Amino acid sequence: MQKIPAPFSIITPNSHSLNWTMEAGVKVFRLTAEPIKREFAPGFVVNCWGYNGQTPGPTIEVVEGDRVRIFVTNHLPEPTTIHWHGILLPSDMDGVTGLNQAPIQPGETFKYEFTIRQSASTHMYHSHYDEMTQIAMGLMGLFIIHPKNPIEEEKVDRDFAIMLHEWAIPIGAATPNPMVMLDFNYFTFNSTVWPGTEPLIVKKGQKVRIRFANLSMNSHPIHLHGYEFTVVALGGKRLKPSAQYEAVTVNVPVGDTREIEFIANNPGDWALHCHKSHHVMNGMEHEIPNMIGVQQETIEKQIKKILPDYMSMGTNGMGEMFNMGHSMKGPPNYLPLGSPGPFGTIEMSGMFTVVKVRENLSDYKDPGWYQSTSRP
Ligand SMILES: [Cu+2]
Repeated sequence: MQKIPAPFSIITPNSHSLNWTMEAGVKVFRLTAEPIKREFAPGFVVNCWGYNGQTPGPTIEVVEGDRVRIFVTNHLPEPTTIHWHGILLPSDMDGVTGLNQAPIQPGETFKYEFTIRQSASTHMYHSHYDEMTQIAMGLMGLFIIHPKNPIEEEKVDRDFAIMLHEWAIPIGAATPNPMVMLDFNYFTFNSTVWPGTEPLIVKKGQKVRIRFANLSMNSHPIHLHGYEFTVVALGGKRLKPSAQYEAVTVNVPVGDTREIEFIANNPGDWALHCHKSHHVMNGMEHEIPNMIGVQQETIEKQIKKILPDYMSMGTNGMGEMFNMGHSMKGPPNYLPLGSPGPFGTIEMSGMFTVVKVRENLSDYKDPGWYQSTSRP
């Protein structure tokens, strides 16, 4: 067995790429599906199912023309398989339980092997047994094909990859409910929510690519502040230059991927988030009445006779909930609404992170908040 340091070029925030060994010209990867604990944000730990100790599973990086062998070991309490989503391969390697293979039973290992015969692109892998449960619990990952001979136009300095997902985790609970079809209350970048999500650190002037992949039940319009970016790839395929287009928001449909690129010429702290308002919140309960404009003083006095700590909320909107979030004690394993920012509370969480573009960075450690210079 020949050990070669893997030339990873993808940055998967809150995650990493999967190591391989080179065996007689074949890149050999190993994935173990197993129950894991994932810290979505400090103090909020979720019982998930993942690969190699995490969700999303580690990012698989291959090169056009590679022969790839992937051993999948099942340590779940039920059978599983893996589907290589978007990868062109022989039918018996496609991973659909019952159609392409028998399920991998708990304790068993299955060998997938195929040759990468398509061009550079962003794809995914995910469970294809009891998908409703297994994808809802976190069994998914990114599968990225690099060009064998990259042309200048395709080279970037920082190449990020983000898997979008949604979860239904009852308040005070730690285990997602896979029965929920649409009423999700946690929305994640690489199975984390802000402020647990790592920022994207970039040096001014660098060329940046961000790849998005979506295995959730909703499309996610991802918006980047501070920049016009170029949408360079749809559904895994890089667009011809004449078909690429500029945008400030890119919608990432279900079961698909998108790639954007930009030159980081505008220093600052720039929000990167899903633009569906509910997808940048956490731990919502949807069954509460709408109190906007309702005068609650009288009823508050009445209720306080029975519950002295009672506090009416919502008359003037929900913003006050975020500001009180830090000091209020929620149920166990609950993430407070809002997190500290340089100008008070950041009211976004969920599918939210910050692209930090800086001059004079010597490394990619978090440089802290941007020191604004334009405000007098
Ligand atoms: Cu969204």
